[in-house]
Amino acid sequence: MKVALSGASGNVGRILRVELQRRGIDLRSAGGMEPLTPLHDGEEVMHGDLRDPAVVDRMLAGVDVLVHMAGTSLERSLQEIIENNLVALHQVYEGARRHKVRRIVFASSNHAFGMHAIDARLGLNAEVRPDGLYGLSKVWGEAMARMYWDKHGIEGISLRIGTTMGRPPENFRQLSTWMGTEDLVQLVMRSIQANDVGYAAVWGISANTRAYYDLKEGNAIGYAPTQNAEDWASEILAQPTPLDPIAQHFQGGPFVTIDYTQEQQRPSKAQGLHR
Ligand code: 15L
Repeated sequence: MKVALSGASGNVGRILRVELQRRGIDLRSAGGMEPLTPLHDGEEVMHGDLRDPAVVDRMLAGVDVLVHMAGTSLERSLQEIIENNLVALHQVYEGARRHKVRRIVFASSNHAFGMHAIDARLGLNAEVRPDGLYGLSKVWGEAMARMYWDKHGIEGISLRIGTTMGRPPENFRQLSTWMGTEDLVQLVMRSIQANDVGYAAVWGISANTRAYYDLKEGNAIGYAPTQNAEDWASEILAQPTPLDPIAQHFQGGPFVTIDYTQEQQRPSKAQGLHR
């Protein structure tokens, strides 16, 4: 089975390039603007702008599964988000049709749900409540994955990734949103290897005691996280939270504070540490 990994030079991609190959995945890693150097003899590399169908063709020729990690991963201008997360994503899906790619694993985000309050426990069918343009683009991406399964039979798995950066959790919010590297790798391996998924969404976090999501619900790919951010809770709770009152109130944390004008919902004052 041939697997392509887009966004291979990004924070998550860099981890997956190493870990997927280590687990015997036959990998083609695709970077953005900068050329990549193969990490092993077996690793095929390429790079380029995914808005260009010729680049997409090079990425997807002979590929069974695409792990699509490319795109803008922060709150940015509407133009940048549209180009990278809508236009390029559409090119990727059209390329998948041309090359008969069986499955696309799509890096969605917790920020598609970031306007839920932190005391909500979301099931997989929760209402989307994006916390900005980036989160909105992930709602569109999940819907695109759904549509290409329904209309074209390309399997889709939307990974609603929390916070994953190859390090322990660093603040109070991450006690809820963190995903450790072992769990990240398990999540992506299950996404590649699970049979007959059709379309499914999965929460991409560890088995965190303070998860914003109902992990008991299970998921279509059999992802069963084993790490827990709570192992770092005592150190984190001993520090003041770096988040402002808005960011403390909503699941999306600091993304919510950007361009937030809903004054009447604004908590009147800081609600103490770690709220
Ligand atoms: C994301 O979706 C971002 O890509 C990443 O940069 C983090 O901000 C993460 O969410 C998070 O919520 O911690």
